Amino acid sequence: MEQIVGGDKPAADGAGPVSILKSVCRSCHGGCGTLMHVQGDKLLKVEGDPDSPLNKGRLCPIGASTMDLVYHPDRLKYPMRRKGPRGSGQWERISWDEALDEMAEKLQAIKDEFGPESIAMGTGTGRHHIRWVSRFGHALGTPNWSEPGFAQCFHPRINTCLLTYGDFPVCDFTTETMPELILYWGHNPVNSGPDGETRFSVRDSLAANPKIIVVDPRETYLAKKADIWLQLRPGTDDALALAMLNVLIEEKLYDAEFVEKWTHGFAELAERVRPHTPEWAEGVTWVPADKIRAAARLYAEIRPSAMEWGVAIEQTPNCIQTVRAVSLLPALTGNIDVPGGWVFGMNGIGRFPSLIENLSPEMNAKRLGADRFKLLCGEGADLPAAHIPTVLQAMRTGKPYPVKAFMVFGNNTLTTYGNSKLVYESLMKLDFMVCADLFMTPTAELADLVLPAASWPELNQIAGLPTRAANIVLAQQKTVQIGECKSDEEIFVALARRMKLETCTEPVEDVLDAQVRAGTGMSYDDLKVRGFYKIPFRYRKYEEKGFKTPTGKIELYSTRFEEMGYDPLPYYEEPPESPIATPEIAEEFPLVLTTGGRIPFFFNSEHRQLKPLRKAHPDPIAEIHPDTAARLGIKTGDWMWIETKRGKIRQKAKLWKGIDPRVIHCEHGWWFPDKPGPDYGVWESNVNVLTSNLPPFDPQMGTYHLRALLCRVERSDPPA
Ligand SMILES: Nc1nc2c(c(=O)[nH]1)N[C@H]1C(S)=C(S)[C@@H](COP(=O)(O)OP(=O)(O)OC[C@H]3O[C@@H](n4cnc5c(=O)[nH]c(N)nc54)[C@H](O)[C@@H]3O)O[C@H]1N2
Ligand SMILES: Nc1nc2c(c(=O)[nH]1)N[C@H]1C(S)=C(S)[C@@H](COP(=O)(O)OP(=O)(O)OC[C@H]3O[C@@H](n4cnc5c(=O)[nH]c(N)nc54)[C@H](O)[C@@H]3O)O[C@H]1N2
Ligand code: SF4
Ligand SMILES: [Mo]
Repeated sequence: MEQIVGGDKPAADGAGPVSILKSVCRSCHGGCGTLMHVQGDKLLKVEGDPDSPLNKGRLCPIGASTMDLVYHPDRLKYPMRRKGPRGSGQWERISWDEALDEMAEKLQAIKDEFGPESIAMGTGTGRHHIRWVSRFGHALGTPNWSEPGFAQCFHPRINTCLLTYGDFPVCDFTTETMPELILYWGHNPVNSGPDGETRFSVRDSLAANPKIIVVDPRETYLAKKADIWLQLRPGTDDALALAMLNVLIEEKLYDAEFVEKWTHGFAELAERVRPHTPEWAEGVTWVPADKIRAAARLYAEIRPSAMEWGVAIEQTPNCIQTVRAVSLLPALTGNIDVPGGWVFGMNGIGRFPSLIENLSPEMNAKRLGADRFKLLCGEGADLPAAHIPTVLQAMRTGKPYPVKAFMVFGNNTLTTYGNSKLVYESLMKLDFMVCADLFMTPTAELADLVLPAASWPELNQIAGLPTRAANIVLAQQKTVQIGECKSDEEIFVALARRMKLETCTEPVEDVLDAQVRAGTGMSYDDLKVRGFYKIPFRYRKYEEKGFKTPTGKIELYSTRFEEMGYDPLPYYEEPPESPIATPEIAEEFPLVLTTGGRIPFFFNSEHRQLKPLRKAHPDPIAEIHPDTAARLGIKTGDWMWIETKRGKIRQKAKLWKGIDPRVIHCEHGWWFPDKPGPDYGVWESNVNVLTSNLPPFDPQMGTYHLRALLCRVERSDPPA
């Protein structure tokens, strides 16, 4: 709390001066610059920072509710130990010293008896501390850390692009030239914020009035604005992308000079996509062939163009080859690292000391899933993580070896992992579980110890946007202390010291400072005063040294995939549960279910206890076409049962012409903090009661099946 921006202001109540400190909101994947009004030990107000190039003073509904989050009466404020049996909901307050001693002792005993690999670490998406979770795991000696997004969200795109392009491209929204065309593929960034920029950058890019193509089964705001909207059957993005590649190649619409000079394997790709005509794809995707042609032609015609792709292409077991197919569109049209195109970053943050070098090759090979999923757990991964279904299996069955302890730092496992009932069974088998969170959750109720985590205004960190590219580096700084809350980073350092580990013991700020210095040349403290630092952008960086792939080119034909024993060219595969793959299941469950389209008021399973947000969106909503609803006797506002082979939940019906009559969309992340614990209604409307975490998995990434499943619906009475 050292610097004051804009000078001291006289306090309204005479209780001392008010400081205005710069920070950065992390209530989603983050990035919006903020001004924190602080008086003594009180946070008075949080505003958007008008100077921030990422949000220019704006905050979304979630960011605008920060005061409600920080001072919510239900916040966890001190460590607690469970008194009764697991899941009985009885807790007693303990001190941090007791909590650290107990963790140190239990973890050491488990490590000594079963090996460090029997301790699994868990966390959630895009958190400030995500890499610190793996770092602590590596310091402890376990390769088994995981995050529910790693195989299902963003990392399939990152790892595929690192192998295909040698780098991770993002949309050029933070420089002067805006795209003339934006292709939104399985992505709704006006609600979600793209993975790696803020939603405000996306809105600003729309002000330049680009042509728009949207690939989405639902008629979102962007689909309504689009020049071409491709309303596909959920889970068939691979077929659609192959057909668009087919049109670009067969009609010679690609950038021949760029393709010749900068890509590898064009002839092989052309051969692969030849059978995948738009007429073929129409039968698979439900999108008319002439619309696919029109989209490919428009996409090829307009430059520069950028592609905004989202998580929807990463939640079926053909995840990686779908991502591969979609990722090749910008390569064929040469929209790579050009102003207003898909650009590579400036790496404004230094390397994070992940401590992975602490793991021996043998220990790396023990990572659960490493024998199968090299893009998630092994040599094809940017930051290798464990395969969640295999970790859960190890908890349940002790095979291939036992997992006895689970340390969860920011994940409501029962809501966001696939197949919640099996997740519950797995967690109930643990010897020791710790959960650090802001609030008590149905998952934390299963733990032995609950730790009070600091929310973003309560801790020091850094952020680099766009993600990975990081040409804008921002400082987050501690402005308030709530109860005995500690940041996850501080907890790891304290625990590493208590366990007398050799690494992960230096102060958090030392690590931040080294990263900031390596990327920007300035200190973390200087960055805190400035708020953010913007690195001047350079384009066409590949012209200097080529692409960072084995051939120095964009690998349409991936030599690295081939080396790892995977198909070097993208291919189509039906989702394992679909009207085409399993017509027998479709007889009983005739509708296609997609889940989790983002809404602006909640971040995954969070924020249901914040009054302004819950008021704006009180109930879980399932979308259904009016014709389908009429057939089933369902009216707007009715509750309905949604059922798959795995289970049954209730959400409230929204009748909507924007969804195909054959498709249902359910929100994800639902539990009810306002209902009684210890389960807080987690079995009532939680969509992951319906999803699957059983094989088949994506062969490269281990991805399980969260979208494009089969379901049936019927009217229900409202829940009690
Ligand atoms: N407010 C808010 N912001 C968030 C989040 C949040 O919960 N709330 N979550 C964050 C997280 S973890 C992520 S990963 C991102 C996700 O954000 P996005 O990548 O934007 O993903 P979604 O909104 O889940 O889905 C995008 C669109 O995909 C469509 N869709 C569904 N199934 C399919 C399909 O099979 N194919 C295609 N092409 N489209 C399909 C949906 O209709 C939806 O409109 O958002 C992040 N930001
Ligand atoms: N069916 C279906 N399932 C999905 C998805 C879908 O679209 N459909 N989306 C998937 C995707 S893309 C993702 S990324 C995952 C998201 O999964 P997660 O990112 O794990 O999200 P949550 O389960 O909501 O867990 C976040 C928890 O962290 C707590 N928390 C917030 N900030 C902090 C902090 O600083 N420290 C600590 N210790 N705790 C904190 C919150 O209170 C909350 O309980 O869900 C996946 N699950
Ligand atoms: S978009 Fe994300 S970072 Fe920006 S205000 Fe909203 S929650 Fe905060
Ligand atoms: Mo995600």
